[in-house]
This record gives sequence, C-alpha cells and structure tokens, in this order.
Amino acid sequence: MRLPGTLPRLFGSLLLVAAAGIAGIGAGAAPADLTPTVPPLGQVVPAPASVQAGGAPYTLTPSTRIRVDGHSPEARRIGTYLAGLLRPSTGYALPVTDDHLPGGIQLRLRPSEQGLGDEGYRLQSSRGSVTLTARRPAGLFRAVQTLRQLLPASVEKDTRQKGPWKIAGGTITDTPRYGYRGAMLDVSRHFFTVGQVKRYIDQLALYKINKLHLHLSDDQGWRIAIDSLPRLATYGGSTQVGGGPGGYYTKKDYKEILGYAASRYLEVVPEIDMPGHTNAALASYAELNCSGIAPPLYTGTDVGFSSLCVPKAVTYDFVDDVVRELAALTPGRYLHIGGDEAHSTSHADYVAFMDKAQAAVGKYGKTVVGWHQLTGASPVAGAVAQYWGLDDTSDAEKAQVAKAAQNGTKLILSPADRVYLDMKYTKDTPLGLDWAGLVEVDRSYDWDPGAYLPGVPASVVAGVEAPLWSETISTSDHIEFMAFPRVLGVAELGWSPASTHDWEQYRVRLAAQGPRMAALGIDYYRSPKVPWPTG
Ligand code: NGO
Repeated sequence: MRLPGTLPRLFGSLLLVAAAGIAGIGAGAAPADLTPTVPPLGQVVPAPASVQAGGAPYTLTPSTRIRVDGHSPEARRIGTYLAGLLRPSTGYALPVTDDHLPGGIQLRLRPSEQGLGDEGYRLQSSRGSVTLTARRPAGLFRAVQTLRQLLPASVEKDTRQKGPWKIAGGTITDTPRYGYRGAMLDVSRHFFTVGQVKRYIDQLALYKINKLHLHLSDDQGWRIAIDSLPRLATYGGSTQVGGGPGGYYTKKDYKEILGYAASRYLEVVPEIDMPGHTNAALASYAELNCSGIAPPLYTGTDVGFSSLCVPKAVTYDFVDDVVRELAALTPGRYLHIGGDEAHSTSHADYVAFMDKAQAAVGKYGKTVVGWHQLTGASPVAGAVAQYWGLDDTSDAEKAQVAKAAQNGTKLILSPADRVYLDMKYTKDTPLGLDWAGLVEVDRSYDWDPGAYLPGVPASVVAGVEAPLWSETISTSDHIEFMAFPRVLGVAELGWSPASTHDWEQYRVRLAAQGPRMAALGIDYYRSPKVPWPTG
C-alpha cells in the first residue's frame, strides 16, 4: 500500500490498521503493530537478478546455528559478522560452527560455481535451513546483506526485539551488473574521523556498494600523512571549510580504514586532486608555487584558483613522493589523480602535467582514475575517467568523453545532476549545494548508466559512483541525511539488471527500507515521492 510520506504519524498508522483489517489479517489477531512484518523474498535493495519465491519460510530460533565451511577462515569471519548482526536484536546465541550438520544458516564457498562470478551468490530459504552459496567470500558477504533485508527491519536494532524472525521461502540467484559500485566521501572540505568513515562503510555495505573513493586532498585540507613531505598533513591538514581544526589520517589511521573497508568487501580508491585543488599543498611547501611564495591556508568554498607549478622539476618530486607512498599503502588497484577544474593551469600545461602524473601512477603499479577532464589530455591505456557532467553539459564535452571511451578509456558515471549526494533534494533542503540543480530521489534513480552518454559503448562503462562533497557537510548526521536514501538508488543502478529498472516498483522496495534505516539510526530524507510506511 502507498501512503504519502507527509501524512501525520497517527493518521498513517490508523490507515495501516484499517488496511490490515480489510485484508483479513487483523481480525481477531494480536494488534498488527506487535508482529514484525516478514519481507517478501524479492523486497531487497538492490533488486536481485532472479527471485523465485515459494515454499515455507525459515524461522530463526534460540537453537539456530550458523554453519560455515571449516576450511575457509574468511567464511568463518563472515559467519561471525552475521552472528554479530543478529545476536543483539534476536537475543539468540547463534554459535558459528563447522560441524557439517544440516539445518540452520549455512554459508558455503563453492569455487566451481562459475556463474556466480566474484560477488554473486545463491540464497535458498526453506523450513529446514537457509543456505548461502558463493564462489568467493565477497559473494557470501553480499548474500549476508540480502539475508539481513529478508528479516524484519527490527533485526537491525541493537537491543533485544520481539520476533518471530522469519525469512520468506524460495531461491534468490544474484550477480551484479557492474563491478564498480562506488561512493565518494570528500574528507578534505570537512574532515571526518576514522570512526565516521567506518560508520559510512557499514551503511554502504548493506546496499552492496563495493568501492569507497576518498577525496583526500583539496584547497581546504590535505588529509593523509606523507612521510617525505610531513607538512602536507601537519600544516596543510590543519583547517577546513569555515576554519575548524581539520585533521588528517596517519598511515595507521588510513590502514585502519582500508582494513575495515576490506572486511566489508569495499576497495578504497584514494584521490589526490592535481594540478588544481591544491592550495593546501601549495600553502605547506613554498617551493611548489611558481612564485616561490606560499599562499595562506584557505577555508572558503571557491574552486579553480590554485595550481601546482607545471614547469618546475620539484613539482614532479612531489608527485612521485605522494604517489609512491600512497600506492605503497593502498592494496586496491586504483589511484585517482583528480584533474578537475584546473582553471588556473593553461591547457598545454594541463596536458603536460597529466602525462607526468599518469606516468607516476603507472610506475607504482596502479590504474589511473581521473575526473573526465582527463579525456581532454591524453589518457594512458587502461585509464578510467569519472564523468561528472550534467544533462546540459555541452555536446562537444560529451563527444570528447565518448571519443576517449571509443578508444578504450573506461568510464565511471557520476552525473552531477543525478548522483551528486551534495545536491539539495528541494529548494528547502537545509544542507547542500544546487549548482547542478535539485536532485530528488526519483531523479537520482531514474536513468540508465548503460545508455547515458551518446556514443559510449555500454562495454566501457565500469559502473557508477555517488560522490558526497562536503562544503556544507560536517557531521555523520549530515552525511546520512544527504546520502540516504539516494545512495540506495545508485547502489541499485550499479547492481541490478536493467530489466528490473522501474521507478514505481523501486519506490515501494525503497519505502520498505525506511524502518530498516531508522533502526540503524540513519536519519534519512523522508522524500514525499516514496510511500514510507507510517506505522
Ligand atoms: C565539483 C568540483 C568539486 C566540488 C563539487 C561540489 C568536481 C569533480 N569538482 O565536482 O570541487 O566540491 O563539484 O558539488
């Protein structure tokens, strides 16, 4: 049933009770609001590729065990993670075992299941057991996220809740559409602590996001310790937009983020934005400036005013030091070098600089990612361009991106008027910017990455990413209000087959995530376009 999100709470729950009565559910039974709703098998975000509902549901009981393949420490770790999710709300012990007995929740790795790929899984639910099968641990982890969403939303709470804890019967077989399903957090304009980043990682993992792009440097702050250039972090990281204290990640902090992300099967994509967006670096080391004079630290929100000094040799010592140390720290394959809004760099200098920066990334064994302005220079073989244009970006600029794509440059799609999570939802949204327009929940979901840019072969689209720039964002509540629920739409565009794409059906599945997000303490934007339950 659909209710406008603006209905007052009481009126909404009266309607729900009335509806339950009409459907014959409420008559003579306990009040409807005391029994948690069992989600139907397909009511998952992102939509699974294949859902065959049927058969009796599985019910978790105080004696349920989580059974993992004994030979895989990763399967055991994922089983322990699942137990950790379910124990507080169910109050059950949920021991993790490798006793090879039937029944309970089974986590199985089957490397021979080629069709499941790197992240796919099968979930089979029946009266006797729930079995999760994957080819790789990442697939088991994604399966666990589906399993969570098949339990009542109250399972997400961290105190004991009333059951029963049922999982609808049937089989889900699921693999992702794209291998790159990202979210970006700008930790430069405002700094976010390791704990805040971990919290966001956990929230993204629930929706099968698999990349965390960290925007680690910009005019307002340098956020990663570089041993050979210590002032970048200690001085360049000492403030932020509005003049607060800023901060930076020590190498130990950064490794902690990497490890946490890896435990949720997210790959971290670090970004050092160059040659523009570099005031924090220019302020830290005077020799990086063509003038030899360091500018003051910057706490405003203008863009396009800073540039590394392209002709100076010391610039490339800086690039080498930074890329070398960051590449050595980062196990993931990508290193993002920015390249956007280099308005203070001449075109010839921009091309010359990007050639050298890309070479440094290659030298240290990483794959180049750059904002799509990179396609106006000479992208190296294997480079990935991140498109952040708008519907009304000029045809010439789109054609330049398409030409690079035809020549093999892969694309990550982050159209700003669709998936920039820092854009206001409506003119009344208290946070965010509006230079790319207002982006309501339907707008961020309702487009097709495979057919978005004219002339771009679908095969070069690596995936999608939702950036959250932080000029106006300074707390976890801010992150969550702007990201949720739009990031779910981006997660679904990245994961679900195009054949499942349908706003009318999506908004109903999304609505069912409302109580789950609320149970997780996420104060999401209650878009009136989504029929949130009001009970
Ligand atoms: C632009 C700009 C960023 C801003 C952001 C704000 C890109 C790639 N460069 O996106 O510096 O923070 O908009 O929405």
